[in-house]
Amino acid sequence: MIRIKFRFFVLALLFVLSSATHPTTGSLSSSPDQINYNDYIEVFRDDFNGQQLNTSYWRVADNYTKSSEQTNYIYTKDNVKVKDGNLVISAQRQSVDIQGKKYQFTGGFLDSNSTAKISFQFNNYTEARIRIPDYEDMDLSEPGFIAFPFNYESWPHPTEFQIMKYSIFDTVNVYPYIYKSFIYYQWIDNGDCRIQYRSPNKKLDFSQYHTYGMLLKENEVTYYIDGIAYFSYIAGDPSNSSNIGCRIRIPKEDIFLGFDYVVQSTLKKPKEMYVDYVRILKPKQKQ
Ligand SMILES: *[C@@H]1O[C@H](CO)[C@@H](O)[C@H](O)[C@H]1NC(C)=O
Ligand SMILES: *[C@@H]1O[C@H](CO)[C@@H](O)[C@H](O)[C@H]1NC(C)=O
Ligand SMILES: *[C@@H]1O[C@H](CO)[C@@H](O)[C@H](O)[C@H]1NC(C)=O
Ligand SMILES: *[C@@H]1O[C@H](CO)[C@@H](O)[C@H](O)[C@H]1NC(C)=O
Ligand SMILES: CC(=O)N[C@H]1CO[C@H](CO)[C@@H](O)[C@@H]1O
Repeated sequence: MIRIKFRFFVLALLFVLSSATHPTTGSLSSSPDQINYNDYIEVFRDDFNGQQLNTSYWRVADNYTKSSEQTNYIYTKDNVKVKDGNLVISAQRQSVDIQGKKYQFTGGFLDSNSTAKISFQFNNYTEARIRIPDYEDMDLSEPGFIAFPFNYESWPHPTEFQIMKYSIFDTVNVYPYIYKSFIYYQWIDNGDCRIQYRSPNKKLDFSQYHTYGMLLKENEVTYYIDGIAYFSYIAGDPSNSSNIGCRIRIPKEDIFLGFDYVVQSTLKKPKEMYVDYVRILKPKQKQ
């Protein structure tokens, strides 16, 4: 009797140890609660220690508006620099006249769809070590670390993985600093069903560097802050947007990385996001 109970206990313990406990879109996650870096080998890294950005890795937006929603600001290459071992992406309040159009603000945008085509696949893990500006009431914008598949057309049609998105408002908790991750997509074969799922907001001390990571699997994507799982999106789970019938899907394509500084009209003083490094890891053993 005692022996049976003990076996049960051991089994239960093993189950607890092997199952993930971090929040998900509903189903159980198969990704670890904490990244074990010893399980991985680094396959790409940019420390931004050179005099300038390596343009075989990075493609910098030069007088570019990403979507039709983007009316008050434009991405210019002045807002992407390398400084003191960091990639620095900025946002500024400045009137510019570009190709006959006037904008009140400028921001920075870059992605890895350059000549080296740095991308990652299922079971790779990517992370960037990032610091963003101190909070100032009513003087905010939205820096981000993003990833998107090769078939990217224009927003809002493709998938977008928001690995780190800093947002200005959390009306429920009144947090001045908010972290969230989300995936967003609209597939042609899903009709006009816009799929969106946002993680709950989280408060962090953004004035410190943190690593923001993503582990991509065939059936789920998990976001990590400082190596700790924050939220998993499991394929097949329903979206938490108001559209019924949409389920989370993970694109089966190579994924590019990018950084952006989305400008809100609340921006007053110039803002800078610092990226110490970005890297891609692959598992030591096939998973
Ligand atoms: C940029 O990266 C490529 C590929 O690793 C490398 O061959 C090249 O030397 C780098 N360029 C600079 C300026 O560091
Ligand atoms: C971007 O706009 C600036 C200001 O109008 C101009 O000097 C520059 O040549 C433009 N760059 C490109 C690639 O069009
Ligand atoms: C990547 O660059 C190629 C060549 O410029 C382009 O055709 C493709 O649309 C780009 N993909 C993304 C995701 O931006
Ligand atoms: C669902 O989405 C909303 C925003 O659309 C968000 O505020 C909320 O936290 C999400 N719920 C969960 C459980 O992630
Ligand atoms: C950059 C990159 O894609 N790295 C690796 C991702 O993982 C696969 C195997 O899982 C490797 O073959 C890639 O080199």
